[in-house]
Amino acid sequence: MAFLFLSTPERAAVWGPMFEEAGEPFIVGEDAVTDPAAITHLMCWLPPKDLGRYPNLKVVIGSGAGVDHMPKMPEGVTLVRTLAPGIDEMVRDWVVMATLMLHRDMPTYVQQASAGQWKGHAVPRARGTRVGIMGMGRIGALAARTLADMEFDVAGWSRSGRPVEGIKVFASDGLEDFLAQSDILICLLPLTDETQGILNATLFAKLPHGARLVHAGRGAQLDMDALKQALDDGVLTSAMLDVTAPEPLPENHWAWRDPRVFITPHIAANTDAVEGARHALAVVRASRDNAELPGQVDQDRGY
Ligand code: NDP
Ligand code: OXD
Repeated sequence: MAFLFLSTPERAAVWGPMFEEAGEPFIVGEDAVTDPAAITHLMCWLPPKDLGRYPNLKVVIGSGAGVDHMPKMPEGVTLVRTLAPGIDEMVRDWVVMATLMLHRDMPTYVQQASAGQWKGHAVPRARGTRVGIMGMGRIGALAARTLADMEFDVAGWSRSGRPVEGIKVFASDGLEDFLAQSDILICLLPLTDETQGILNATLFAKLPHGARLVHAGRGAQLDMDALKQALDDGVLTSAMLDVTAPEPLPENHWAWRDPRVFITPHIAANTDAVEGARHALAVVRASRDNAELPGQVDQDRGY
């Protein structure tokens, strides 16, 4: 059994010694594979086109938290996404930053500052401001707890409505009620057939008038034309996006120059090399024990 690593040399320099210490055979790059039949595990952002080259491949580990870009795995190959506390914490931090920036009306102050204007407006309080989080998985639940600790009035929405301690969570069929009480809407959903284009005009119309949008899920969940219209109509006040479709947006896209929109280039998180390697080693051990793999993806469900 051998682990094939298809990522950067910098990461390989961290993973290699950790695999060596664990006594796990580790190969960097397809060119270094002399016996394709030995490869049982593979780590990558995108897998090679011809996975059939590895007849004994059992597991593909995606190097990120999201796996929407991954092709359907061949029969007998399990897809795993990377679970790393650093990813969850970094996205949580970005979401808290974005929520505060929109809540405290930074788009207005940035515009004023660029015009040399010193002018204060009403100062809103977190207490009583309703935050709604779409996607209450690892990251959504973590962000919810932090924002609730800051006194925001936080609710969540997920497919199952699975409880999260201290947070009201709506299930799929509670979407309308959830939206009606989201002054700030945060999207942390995986991209699937069901969530593609979910942030659209119909959804925006169900939010309190003038709501704010924080988006760190995937770009294809957001209809950018609908966002522009909602901003122009006052349905939304402002938005902060870490993800767009495409990435990056074309140079002449309206959103780059709209003062109501802040864009960051998909930097909410990256995977810490040590945490990624620790997770991969846990996957290797679990698959050897025929146990459930940490981060195992349900490919039919899409996450
Ligand atoms: P999880 O799989 O832990 O959580 C996903 C959540 O979304 C679950 O609560 C799930 O509900 C819910 N969900 C999925 N589909 C639906 C649906 N159709 N309707 C309602 N709820 C749904 O994922 P993570 O929290 O780890 O990550 C979420 C996403 O964040 C990633 O898939 C990725 O797209 C994005 N991300 C972005 C990053 C960035 O840098 N911007 C970095 C990392 C992740 P249930 O629990 O009921 O199944
Ligand atoms: C991820 C991401 O999925 O960076 O890890 O978005």
